[in-house]
Order: sequence, then structure tokens, then C-alpha cells
Amino acid sequence: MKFKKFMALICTFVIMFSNLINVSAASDDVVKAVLLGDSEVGKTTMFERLQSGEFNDHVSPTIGAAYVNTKYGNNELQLWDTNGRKDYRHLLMMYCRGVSIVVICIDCANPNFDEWVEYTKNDCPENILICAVVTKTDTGNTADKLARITEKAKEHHIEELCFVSAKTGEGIEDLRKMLSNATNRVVAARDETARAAAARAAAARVWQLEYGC
Ligand SMILES: Nc1nc2c(ncn2[C@@H]2O[C@H](COP(=O)(O)OP(=O)(O)OP(=O)(O)O)[C@@H](O)[C@H]2O)c(=O)[nH]1
Ligand SMILES: [Mg+2]
Repeated sequence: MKFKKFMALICTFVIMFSNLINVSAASDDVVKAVLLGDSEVGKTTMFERLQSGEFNDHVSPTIGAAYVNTKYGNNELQLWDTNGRKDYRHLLMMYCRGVSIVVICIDCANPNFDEWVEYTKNDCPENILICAVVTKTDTGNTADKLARITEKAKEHHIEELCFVSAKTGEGIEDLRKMLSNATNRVVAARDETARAAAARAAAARVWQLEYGC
């Protein structure tokens, strides 16, 4: 038993260490996004469904994190799947470094945004795009319930929202579109910032030429 625990600990450290090397791998051209949400809301199942198009109902609880890069036109998104367990919460910060998009994942049976919106505001970089996915919509949702969740998301200033069932596949295309939109918005904002900086630098050069200072 002790040996098993020891090996599990070693594995956790190896995975975390290899992730650490990649954590800041997103270059300026790549937009980094992270899936956040309570354990068991279905982050990994959805993450896998996005990649394979299939529902795997035997995914293991995530240890550390994993990522996948996806091209949306000329832009590239690096999407991280994290683990939601409370006792690993202090490690999440490491995966949120350099992130531009947070995707809060909420189980439609228990749509509690508060904790994760709070976490995002306190522990993620400023000026990030906050999106949300309501998961497991196959588990008895009603139009009324979804409308209430949409209202709550607005109250929390969630900028993009979609509803997904990794089991039936419903909403997966909407999720893809949401990720693509969010990626393009981040790149457009970066371009705008770069243009503004170039314009400021050009104005400073003109000033220098005219007034010699
Ligand atoms: N009915 C239904 N079950 C789902 C769906 N998505 C995931 N599940 C189930 O929910 C459980 C938890 O899924 P995970 O993907 O491991 O959850 P997670 O958020 O990655 O959990 P952590 O890795 O611990 O943070 C599994 O038993 C899944 O089969 C869904 O769309 N519908
Ligand atoms: Mg997981």
C-alpha cells in the first residue's frame, strides 16, 4: 500500500514537472486558454470529445494538467485541461500563467459560477477573456433552467457561453465556435495593442526629429 502511494506521488511529480516545462510554452503567436471547474464537472471528457469526437466514459480524474494545440485559421489556441480537486487548487496558478482565456466549466445540475469567477479574478492575469461551458446538458435540463444559467452568466460578466453534452455530442460544435471566436478576439486585441504601441513610437520619433529631444 505504502509502495503504491509512493509510486503515485512519483508519477504526480513527473507529470507536473513535464507540464512545468510546457506551462510557459505558449509563444506570442499562440493563445493560451485553460479549462477551470470543480472536479467531476466533465472537463476531461469534453476535452477528449473535442479531440476524438467520441464519448469516453472511463476517463480518470486528471492529475496535474494536459494541453492540446488547435489551429483556428491563422491563429493557434493552446487549451489546457486542469484538475478541479480542492486539495490541488494551489497548483492551478502554475497553469494559469500567461493565460488569455479562461473557460469556466459548470455542471448544469449545479451551476455555481461564484467560486470560479472569484478564482479567475484573484489568481489569473488581468484583462483575460472569461468564457463558460455548461456541461452534462443531457442530464435533465429544462429551457427554464438554461435561461436562469444564462442570466447568472451575464451577472458575472461571462463574455461567451455555451451548453455542451460530451455524452451526446450536442453543443460540441458551439464549443468549437466559442473557442475559435475567443482566440480571434484575443489575437485582434493583441494586434490592436501592437498597432497602438507602434503609433506611439512613431509619434515619439517625429517629436524627436522636430524638437531634437
Ligand atoms: N451524463 C454525462 N456524464 C458526463 C458528461 N461528461 C462527463 N461525464 C461524466 O462525469 C464524470 C467526471 O468526468 P471528468 O471528465 O473526469 O471530470 P473532470 O472535470 O475532468 O474531473 P477532474 O479531472 O477530477 O477535475 C465521469 O464519470 C464522466 O463520464 C456528460 O456530458 N454527460
Ligand atoms: Mg479531468
